[in-house]
Amino acid sequence: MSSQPQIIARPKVMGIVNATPDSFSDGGRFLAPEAALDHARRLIAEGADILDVGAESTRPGAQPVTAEAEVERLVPLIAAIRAEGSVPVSVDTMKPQVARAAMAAGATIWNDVTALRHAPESLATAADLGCEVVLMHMKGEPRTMQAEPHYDDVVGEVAAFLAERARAAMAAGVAREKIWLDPGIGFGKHMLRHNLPLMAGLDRIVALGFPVLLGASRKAFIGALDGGAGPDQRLGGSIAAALAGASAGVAAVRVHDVRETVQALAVQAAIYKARSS
Ligand code: HH2
Repeated sequence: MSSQPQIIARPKVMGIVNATPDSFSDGGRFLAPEAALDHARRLIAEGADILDVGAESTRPGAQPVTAEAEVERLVPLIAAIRAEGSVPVSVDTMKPQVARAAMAAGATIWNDVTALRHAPESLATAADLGCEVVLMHMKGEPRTMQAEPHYDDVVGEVAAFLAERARAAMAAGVAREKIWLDPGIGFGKHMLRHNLPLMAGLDRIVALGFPVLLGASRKAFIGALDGGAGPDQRLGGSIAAALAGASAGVAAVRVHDVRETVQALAVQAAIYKARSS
């Protein structure tokens, strides 16, 4: 037997579909509903297991979007994706009324970067909707989160926060098996001082006993490790991060480059299988 961690199943690949005009990573190229739908179709063809659709950028300094505008951008897109086939849709929103409209249009996962803290009714809405929920760690709020974040023990603090949010969700009536956790790479974390230990400590987040979603694709820490490479130049680093997540046992990776990630994960899983057989 090898002493390497055993990969039981490769993580699911969640493809990112942005219906936002100012997303940092694709410059809002997918704002028009038709273009966003085309992009969704392409990610499905490339092997996405889940699509994550969002209409509000969480980038520091991004313009806030009203709930009405989010609903207007997301609902037709979600309905169209669901009409195409069976790929589950997750909605990236912090607003309970948007989550509700998205579920009515066919989404089944609420991906909330605020871990159901944005509105007083978020927890009760998640319980009422009965959907899966992704509870993500973020220090501060999107506008200010990168202003001097401080941690004494970043992995321990993120794990404690996520365990507390999972408890709060369950106390509000969200079923345990509906809960995902996400360390929130890049959300209120210093580029390398915090994101790297978190990437290295993912197994401690996995050990909390919930499926873990990892979103490291094209994030700034990759650029920081490669001479300031821009978002479009971070594919290699994004794949390295996805493979590190798989080794730590994450259940899903949230990525822009679905085809390349699926291939990398398949090769890694095959090598691990050959090693342990
Ligand atoms: N990262 C982003 C947005 N949503 N959700 C989860 N659960 N985890 C993440 O790491 C995460 C997320 C940021 O990436 P992107 O969507 O590419 O950019 P933008 O925030 O501009 O939409």
